[in-house]
Amino acid sequence: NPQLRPSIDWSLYLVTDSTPAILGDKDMVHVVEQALRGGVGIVQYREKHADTGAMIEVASRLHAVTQKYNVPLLINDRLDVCQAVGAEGVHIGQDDMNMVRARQILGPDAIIGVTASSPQEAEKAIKEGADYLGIGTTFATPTKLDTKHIIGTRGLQEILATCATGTEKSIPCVAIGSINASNVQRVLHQSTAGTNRLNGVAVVSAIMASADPEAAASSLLDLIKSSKDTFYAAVPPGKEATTDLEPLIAEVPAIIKKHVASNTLCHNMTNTVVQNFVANVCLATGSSPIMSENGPEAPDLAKLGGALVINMGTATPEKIATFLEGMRAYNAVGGPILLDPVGGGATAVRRNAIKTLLAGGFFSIIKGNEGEIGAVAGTSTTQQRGVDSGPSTSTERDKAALVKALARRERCVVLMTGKTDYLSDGVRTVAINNGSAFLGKITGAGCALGAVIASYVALHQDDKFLAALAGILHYEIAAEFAEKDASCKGPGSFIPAFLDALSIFGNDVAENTSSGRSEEF
Ligand code: 3NM
Ligand code: MG
Repeated sequence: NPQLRPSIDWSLYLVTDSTPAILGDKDMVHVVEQALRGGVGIVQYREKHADTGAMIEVASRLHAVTQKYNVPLLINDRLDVCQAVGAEGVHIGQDDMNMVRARQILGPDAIIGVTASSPQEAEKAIKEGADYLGIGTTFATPTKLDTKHIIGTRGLQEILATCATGTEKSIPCVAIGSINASNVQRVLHQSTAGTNRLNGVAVVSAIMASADPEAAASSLLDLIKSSKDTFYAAVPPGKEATTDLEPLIAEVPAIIKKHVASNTLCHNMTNTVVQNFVANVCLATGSSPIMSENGPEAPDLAKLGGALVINMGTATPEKIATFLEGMRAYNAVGGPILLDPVGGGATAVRRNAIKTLLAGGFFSIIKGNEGEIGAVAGTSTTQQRGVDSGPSTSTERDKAALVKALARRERCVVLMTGKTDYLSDGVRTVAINNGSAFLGKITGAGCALGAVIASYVALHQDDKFLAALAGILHYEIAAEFAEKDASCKGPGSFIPAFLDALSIFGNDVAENTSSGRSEEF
């Protein structure tokens, strides 16, 4: 049915499942019809356990319905069933019949889709004439327990980077695996590679398990079509990301001024060692701190327009569950979240926690020392001793490149702290040389910086990179004043001098921001 093909809307692709755990006692054909009414643009009948006769029976009922909505019906794996009912095509996995043989059997007009989990599989399928790719498994899913590769948004991005979606040579790509209303927009955002984007997403349980499949499909489709780029992007669409630092620095005083008077909520899920200091720093910079690790109250707090700081700390399973609850709450309302992967490279538990958190939601900013950022990037070679940064062998260029690559990969803002700080949104990368050595001699200095940046970003979502830069300069220039203050004799007396300086400098900012010493990378 070749005339169907140009008009296929790949945005929302439904894959069926008849297992009671998903379908319940609903009638599958009825569910599919409701989903079509909700806007599903293509349907795949996937049945792993039924007899051939029964499959043909169901497939022909499904085909009658999909034809009514002018939507193609594909059959998972079973070319015989496809031919028996005259369906529009098949979807084949890597363990099914090979693509070339399937094409010989079904002919040039059939729609043949292939599952790909890597750029190599994708390239091969495209070369062999696949009509589209199902890429994944994006996130672990109870719907398909035998899945071999969980590739995350990072894996999607790697595949899209090689597939040239959006060009004439390209074929449509849809992502699959645990995609639902809570993550679909960030999957679309984070999988994007340059101008290569997903054409849509494929779901099973998000629709098949819903009590109201029409509403489920229609709200998913709304989310897919209404991009929330203003929330996700480091720079809002339409605004130019200038790499020229001068005009950026010029905007900083106004942002600091705005912040000092803002009382922006800064919600911290952080470790007990630093809570008191972090809360005091928040107050001194003009934000309103709340230290709450109570997951169930996160949705209410998220509605107050502030930011969430996830300070990973010891990363026990209970803490991870709480973090995920907080992340869901803030992602749902488009409130920024800062991830501070404290001690991220130190142990296998913490490295796994980072993976779980990255898969569990979207962070607007990731902040850490060299070892921690290396752990998030998955490139860390130095074993961290404690939560302090280990010895570094990398050059300035290496660090700037790592921060930029991670910002690109996660499509967010990344900050690597150290004697020199590196900040990037994947387009703009700067090195910041402000601060005081005392910040390395007191506990919680990094955690407090994270809290400051988070509230700045909540206040100035229009340009999260610039907001983070303003927060860093507020914090580090105040540290310079504190260090020079006559009352500061060592790390102990530095603390009160620093809290004073955060407040005084913030109020006095217009004259003093010119002391920021930052260079472009
Ligand atoms: N194929 P849900 S994952 C059918 O990775 C299927 O190839 C996958 O179900 C793959 O939307 C999957 O309920 C199940 O997570 C997706
Ligand atoms: Mg298969």
